[in-house]
This record gives sequence, C-alpha cells and structure tokens, in this order.
Amino acid sequence: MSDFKRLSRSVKGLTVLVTGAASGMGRATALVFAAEGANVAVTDITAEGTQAATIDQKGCRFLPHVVAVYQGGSVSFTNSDPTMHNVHTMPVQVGNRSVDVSEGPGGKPESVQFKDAENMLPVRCNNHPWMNAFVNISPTPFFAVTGTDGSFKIAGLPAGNYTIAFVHEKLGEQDLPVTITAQKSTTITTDFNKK
Ligand SMILES: [Cu+2]
Repeated sequence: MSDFKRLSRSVKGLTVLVTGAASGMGRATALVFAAEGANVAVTDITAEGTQAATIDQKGCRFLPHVVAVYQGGSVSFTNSDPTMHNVHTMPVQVGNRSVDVSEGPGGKPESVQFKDAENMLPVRCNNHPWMNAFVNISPTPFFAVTGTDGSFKIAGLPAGNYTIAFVHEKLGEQDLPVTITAQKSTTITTDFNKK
C-alpha cells in the first residue's frame, strides 16, 4: 500500500486510466487513485480483436510487414508458400520468447506469445535474408497499425490528456500530446522527415 500512496501523490488532479479495473488489483488501484484526488477513468476491455495477429509467409515475404498486439497476445505465423521458410524472432525484452523454427509448405502454424511490451521486435527468415517483419507489443489496448495511406484509428479511449507515440522502422519514434474530449473524434497528424 505504501507504494500506491507514494505514486498517487503525483496524480492529484490528473486523469488516470486504469485498465482491468472491474476487480482485483485493478479495482484496488482505481480506488486508491480516486481517494487521492485523481480523475479516474476505468476500463475493463477484453480486447479480443487485439489479442492475436497472423503473419503469413507468401511470395517469400512476411505479410503483413508490421503487426501489433496487446501485451500477452500472440502472433500466429503461417506458410502459404510451396517452399521451406523459417520464423526467427529477436526480442529484446526477457518476457518475449525467442523462437527459431523451420516451417514447411502448408506446415502447422507457429503461435508465439509475447508477454512484455516491446516496439518493433524483428522477425526474420533464416532461409531468405530479405524477409523481415516487425511485431509491436503494446502495454495498453489502445494502439493501431497505420494503413498504406498512413491513416489510423484508435477507438474507445476515455476523455483525458495522453501522449501518442508513433514508431517507424527506419524513421524512429515521435511522441505527440493529444487531448481527447468525451464523445468526440480527435484528429492528430504527424510527419516523419526522410533522413
Ligand atoms: Cu523464407
């Protein structure tokens, strides 16, 4: 409890988003924050759509090139090619298992769970050095992968002040502040300058 008390001093008057707040630790955390004067927004999203992603190996490429899952989610690696591929994940965070497995034509999908938040975790195929993909593991259920036109949409975020982080495999990361108003869409744009 002493840790909560120390932490909560800095949240007075701020909006705090507590996920998984319907019960247990999440609920206890929300109550402590509220008692200390924070505006508490609680969610208990099951985030089914964000728990899993698939990366196929097709035409000797990983498709899609970038996926994102909620922390604890899994990626299923499949092989639609008539050739032997390999799935080699190279995590930095210790909770994310490194796998290095061969996958034959039409082979059984290889499901890999990611337990730690990590940006741009590389995936390679040892057989074809040009093949690469990236898995992003978000610590919140609020994230998106941009479309080919660069657009994205994140739904269900409670009103409040946030920082949104944009990450690109070659152009790095940009953080932008954003204020979300209740019941309204907010538009945010950023430019990555080519280096
Ligand atoms: Cu390959």
